[in-house]
Amino acid sequence: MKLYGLPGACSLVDHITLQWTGQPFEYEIVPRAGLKTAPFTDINPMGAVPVLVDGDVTLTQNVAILEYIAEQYPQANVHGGTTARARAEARRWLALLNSDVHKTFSMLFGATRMVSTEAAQDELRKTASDRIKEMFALINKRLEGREWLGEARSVADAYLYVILRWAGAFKMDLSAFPNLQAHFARMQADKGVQAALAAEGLK
Ligand SMILES: N[C@@H](CCC(=O)N[C@@H](CS)C(=O)NCC(=O)O)C(=O)O
Repeated sequence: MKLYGLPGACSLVDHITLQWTGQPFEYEIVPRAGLKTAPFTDINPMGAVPVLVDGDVTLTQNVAILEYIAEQYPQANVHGGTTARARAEARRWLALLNSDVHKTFSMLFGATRMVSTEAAQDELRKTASDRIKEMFALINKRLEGREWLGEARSVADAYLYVILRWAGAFKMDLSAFPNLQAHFARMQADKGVQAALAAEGLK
């Protein structure tokens, strides 16, 4: 398998998951300047990472890629458990992180592309930050008394870790969310996470 990514972007979720499988894979950084042009747009017309190529299978979209990796390597147990209920629970958190939290972060990353005046950009950033904090409160509550979002560690935990890195980059105050901070520390100490960070030139 070959994963195309950008250091620290959401592709880091897939990169961590591949590390957790313990199986060989390739990782290639897509230069930012090459994201929206061929040859990269030939594999993903959206001009976005992640992209996973496995033989004649080319996949885009985190959720599809993460499910594919989990199903190719069931022994890695990155689905969040063995029962349908446990897996659904892990998927529920994955969906919240990918569809809601990530998308709201996109407003912080892309405020200048979305609205033109500085006042509108500030308002957008404030609204997005407030919404993210509401969702962080929900996730913090879920993590009360538990180590992982699902019954067992899963791809959702890798997603939360990457999102919390973004929160750090935006200097968001997470002091009201001790369970998020503990989750971040747990992930940061993980060997697979450390290997993915090192390969992306990150700490
Ligand atoms: N819905 C997509 C979102 C992918 C996405 O937002 N990728 C970002 C990095 S986190 C990207 O490549 N952005 C480059 C750009 O569009 O400029 C997924 O889950 O894979």
